[in-house]
Amino acid sequence: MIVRHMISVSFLMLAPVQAASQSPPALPDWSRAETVNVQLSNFRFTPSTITLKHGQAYDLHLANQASGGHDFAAKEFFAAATIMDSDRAKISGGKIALGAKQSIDVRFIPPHAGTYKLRCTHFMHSSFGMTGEIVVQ
Ligand SMILES: [Cu+2]
Repeated sequence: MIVRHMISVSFLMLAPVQAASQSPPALPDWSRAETVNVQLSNFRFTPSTITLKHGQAYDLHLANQASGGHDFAAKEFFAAATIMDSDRAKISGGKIALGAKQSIDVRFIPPHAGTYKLRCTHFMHSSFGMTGEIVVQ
């Protein structure tokens, strides 16, 4: 009788802790996404260094000002970032392709801290200076 009583007491003490640790992680709140504007032109990204905070949701607004195509290629960054479901199809092979004068928005949460390479993969564009980096703090 005494043993049974002790078990029920210890169960009651543990129960709240278990409930807290088993609750699912919070889903990203995309309505709080901070807009980051990046312009693509011949042959640069403006800004060329994009600084982001880990854990913050962002709406990356890419605007191609050129009369030709460019892309925003950051394979390692996109592979590790948490991308909003409905925006995943905008990224292919680690890059976002933009036609002339096109704008595209992609919402994501950056991966762990680090510096990730950014470039345009169109022929010769990176050697003309179309490179940059994404710095996650
Ligand atoms: Cu380009």
